[in-house]
Amino acid sequence: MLTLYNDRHALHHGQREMFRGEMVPCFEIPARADFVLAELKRRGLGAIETPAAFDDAVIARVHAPRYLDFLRGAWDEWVALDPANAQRDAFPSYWPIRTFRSDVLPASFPARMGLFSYDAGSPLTSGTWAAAYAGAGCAIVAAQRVLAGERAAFALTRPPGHHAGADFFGGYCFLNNAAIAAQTLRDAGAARVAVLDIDYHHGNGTQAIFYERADVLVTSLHGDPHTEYPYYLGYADEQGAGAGKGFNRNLPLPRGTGFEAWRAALTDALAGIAAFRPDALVVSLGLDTFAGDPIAGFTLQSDDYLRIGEDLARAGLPTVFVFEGGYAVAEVGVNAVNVLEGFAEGAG
Ligand code: OKP
Ligand code: ZN
Repeated sequence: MLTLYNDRHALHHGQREMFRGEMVPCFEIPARADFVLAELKRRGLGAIETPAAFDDAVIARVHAPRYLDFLRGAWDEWVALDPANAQRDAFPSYWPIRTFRSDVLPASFPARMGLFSYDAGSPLTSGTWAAAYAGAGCAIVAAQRVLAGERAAFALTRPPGHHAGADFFGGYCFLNNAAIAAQTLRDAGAARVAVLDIDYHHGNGTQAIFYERADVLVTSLHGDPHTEYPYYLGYADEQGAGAGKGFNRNLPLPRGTGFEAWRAALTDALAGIAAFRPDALVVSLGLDTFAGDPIAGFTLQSDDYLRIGEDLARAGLPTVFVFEGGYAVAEVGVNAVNVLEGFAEGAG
C-alpha cells in the first residue's frame, strides 16, 4: 500500500495538556508517527512518499477562511502577546458558550483563540500550522492517487484531524484531514464518498462538516459520548439534517467493549455504507480502540487489527486511510500496519 508520509509532523510538538486540573505530558506526541513509519518500513508494506507540492484549494472548501487565517498566524500572535510565550505552548482560556456572540471577530488574540476552539487539551505550538498544513497535503495527495487508480493509500500524519470542524480546533486536531480527503475525492468526480471513522473518539468535526450533505455519508464507531470524549456529540439519534438527513450514522458502544461486539458494529456500519453505493471510502484510522490505550476504553488486541483490515477490504472500495488517534505508543505502529496489511491481503 502506498503511504503519503508527513515528514514535517514533528514540528507540532505539544509539551503538556490540561488533565484533571493539572498539566500532564501530551499523549499526542511525534513518536506516534515515528513508530508507524518504522513498522511500515520493517514490514515492507509498499512505497513511502512525501508530497513535494500540492494544490491546497480544497482546504478552504472544508475550513472557514477566517479560521484558516487565525491558525496560520496564531503562533506569531501568541508570541506577540509576551516574548516569554515563545517558550510556552498556546492554550485558550475563554470560550463563547451559549448566549455569547460568535459572529464578531474580537481583536484580542486570546478571545479569538477561544472562538476557534472547544477544549483546553490541544496545545498549539510554533510548528502546528506547518505540520497540520503538510498533513492536509498528504491527505489530498492520498485521495488523488486513489483517484488515479491506486486501490488504497495511507496518509500518515499528525496532528490528527477528525475533531477539527469547519472553524474550530480541539481534541488534538487542527485541520480535518479525513474531510479534506473526502472533499478532494468529491471535487475530482466521485459522486458519493463514505467516511468511516473507527477512532475510539467520535469524529465530531467530520460529522459537523458533512452534517447537511447527502453526498458524503459519515459513519462512526466510538465510545458512548455519555461517558467518553467528546461528550457533546456522537449519539445515535444524530442522523443528519436538511439535505443530509439520513447521511450521518453513529454507532456508540459502551466503554469496555471488546472485539466481538465491536466487529459486529463494523459489519453493521459496512452494510450501511454498501447501501449508499459510494465511489470511494475514507477511513479515519484511529488505533486507540486498543486494550492498552491510556486514554480510551475498548479492549481490542493487536491481531484484531488484521481482521479489521480484511473486513474493510471486503467493502471493495477505493480507500484512503487517514491516521488519527492511538496513544499506546509502542504498539501503535504494529496495530496501524496490521490494519493496512490485513487490507492489502484482503484486497488481493
Ligand atoms: C483525539 B483522537 C485525556 C483526555 C482526552 C482529548 C482526547 C482527544 C482524542 N487527557 N482528551 O480522537 O484520538
Ligand atoms: Zn481518538
